[in-house]
Amino acid sequence: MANTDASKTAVVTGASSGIGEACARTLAAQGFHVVLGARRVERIEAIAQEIGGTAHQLDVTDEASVDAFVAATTAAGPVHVLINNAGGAKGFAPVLEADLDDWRWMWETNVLGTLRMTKSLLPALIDSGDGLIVTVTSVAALGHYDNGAGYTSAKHAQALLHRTLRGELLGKPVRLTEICPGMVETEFSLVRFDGDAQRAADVYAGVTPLIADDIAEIVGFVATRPPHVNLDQIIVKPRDQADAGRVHRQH
Ligand code: 8X3
Repeated sequence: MANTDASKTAVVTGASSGIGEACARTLAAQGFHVVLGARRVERIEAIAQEIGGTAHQLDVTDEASVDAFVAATTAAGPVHVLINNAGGAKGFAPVLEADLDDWRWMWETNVLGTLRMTKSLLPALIDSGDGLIVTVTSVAALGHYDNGAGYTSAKHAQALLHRTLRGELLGKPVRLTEICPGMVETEFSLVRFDGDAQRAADVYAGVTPLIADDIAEIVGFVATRPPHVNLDQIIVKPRDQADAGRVHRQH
């Protein structure tokens, strides 16, 4: 699974923890030069140092931050891979009690964040002659569940943005892969429940969830296929999860 061309550069957003960090480590182990982006700059600097990558602060909700990140990255050479991983959920409320600020955060990070990064980096990905965009959506991009409309609607919108590119980029040297994970134990639930560790732990109680490395291994497989092989969409869930709202718990 090694990347034979060690000069290839891969950008990972949301690389300070969880799936993003795991993807950065996996891609670096495969020989990519990895550029890590996240708001928590000390964390990505430490990871970059360990894996021989580069860290640039990145807030995908801020156009100037995205532009500066992309300018610094493309100035260093061609870019072949973009992993759109930044995003997440905030809150768990019925529509009747929806928190508009939570919705705005989810749409800004998942949807407009993916748009900003993709739009800004796309010319470089095309110019590389062998580009790849992996967007980490969710099983929440495939269905809906009670109290989840802010997140499921944002994930649907992010996914549709990504899937639209598959047609718009036909004939261009860019592959597109959507990864739709189910439950992955990361900081995801801690962020969703505003730091409430007990509530976050309850999400995974009695279930063996996926871990970030499970997703990173798949991303690594995708990134090391030959240029003519496009894995369009990959849905990955724990064995105990049937869909976004339905899990089996061992008690
Ligand atoms: C999160 C997926 O199944 O935990 O993206 O709601 S799930």
